[in-house]
Amino acid sequence: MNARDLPAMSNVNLQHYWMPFTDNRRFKAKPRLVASAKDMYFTTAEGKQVLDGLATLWCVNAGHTRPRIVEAIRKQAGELDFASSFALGHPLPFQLAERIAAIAPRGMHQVFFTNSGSEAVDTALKMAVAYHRLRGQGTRTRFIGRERSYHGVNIGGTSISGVAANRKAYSGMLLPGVDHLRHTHDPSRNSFSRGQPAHGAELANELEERIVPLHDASNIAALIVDPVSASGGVLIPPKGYLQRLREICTRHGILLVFDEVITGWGRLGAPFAAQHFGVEPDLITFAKGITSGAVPLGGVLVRGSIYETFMQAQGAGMEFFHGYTYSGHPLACAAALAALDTYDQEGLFSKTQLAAHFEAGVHSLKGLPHVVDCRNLGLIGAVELAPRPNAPGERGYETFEKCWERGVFVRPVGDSVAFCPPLIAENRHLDQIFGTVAEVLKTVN
Ligand code: PXG
Ligand code: PLP
Repeated sequence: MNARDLPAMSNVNLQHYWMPFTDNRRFKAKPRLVASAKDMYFTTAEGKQVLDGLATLWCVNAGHTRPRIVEAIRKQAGELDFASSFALGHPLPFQLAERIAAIAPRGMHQVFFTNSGSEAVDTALKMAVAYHRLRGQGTRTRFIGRERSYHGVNIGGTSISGVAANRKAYSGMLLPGVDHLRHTHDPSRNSFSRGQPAHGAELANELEERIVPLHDASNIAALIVDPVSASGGVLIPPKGYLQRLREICTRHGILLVFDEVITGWGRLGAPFAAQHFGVEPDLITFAKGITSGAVPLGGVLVRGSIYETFMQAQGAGMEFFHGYTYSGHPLACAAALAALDTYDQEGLFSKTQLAAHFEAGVHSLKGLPHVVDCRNLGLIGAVELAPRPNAPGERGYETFEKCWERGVFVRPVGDSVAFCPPLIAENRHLDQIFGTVAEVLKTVN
């Protein structure tokens, strides 16, 4: 986008596009349009620079329009625009799967590709049920999710998610046979925790004390956990909690799925949260940062023994009746390979010093008006504000709007404001984010 194109951008007709997860009427009355982006910054339609404090939507881990990724997409588009992966192949998804397997948690070396996190989640649910069936445990069809978790918007993902607003309108069409564990957010014991909160590991016991006895393990396929619930409000798991869930699942033959759509690709200082926490799930769903947001791509990373169960199934023929037209799309795979090169060459999965500066920045907001909690882990964090009486979410939204006006993009999640900068951020970018939020909080009533 050149400067001379900017007037055309501001004349855009906003009517016909039905925007996703957006208050369309509010947005169209007061639009925010971005014309281009480079590294840490957007340029708006008016030509203003805005710092991206959320990796756009928790995606752009390598920063915007990075040369290696841009070049890979350009080259691929001219060479092989599309080849299906349905009983046909091209080298890129094989190469990408090999690259992912090389940095994956131990024993997880098979990769199934989708186009989004939502598709990855529904794929993982199908894999879990089909796997148990192949092993003669076809009664294992129930799923366990958690309150305040987000697992995308397809029917399976909506059913296991725990964000009430995303479920309410669709109640009658959700999957039967889903229970939800309690969420782990407990400000009364854990407010202003730096890193993982100290209290709450015992909340994992609910799985063994309530859910398993109620349904019997022989009917339960999988537990799905987002290691940090991002859109649920940036909820950091208490120390020991994920380990305990793993132990209980193992004891009862329940598959453990980590939904790492946001926690994957370096967000917590390792390729996957599973490695950061030292917990080995059976399936990992991923998306977003795999291409640094440049082309849609998601997938499921699978324990080798699960894949082998499918490959050893009796009889010839297709092992898994599932796939998307664009599974393994060449442009997406090319972008992902280039993103992984960028992460690797720039050491973006181990920004320990930056995470320490980030923690200090998040907690510098303590004591400002309305602030009831600050929390962080790796390069994800949030400040929680007390809600306005009878207007939940409004204080968070106003903070977001005022930050945008002052050149910083953050995301309101209810009355929390979330931070998730690209991993290429420098201390000065973090200082700009938290300095701006601090200024704004002094003006929000
Ligand atoms: N699982 C998790 C843990 C996610 O964060 C998805 C699945 C779905 O991915 P797709 O690619 O289908 O969107 C996500 C996505 C928000 C927000 O409000 C977060 C997401 C998506 C949209 C909005 O913070 N995360
Ligand atoms: N609907 C129809 C009529 C289709 O033919 C297809 C794919 O062939 C789909 C939906 C699913 O589309 P996708 O494979 O891109 O998810």
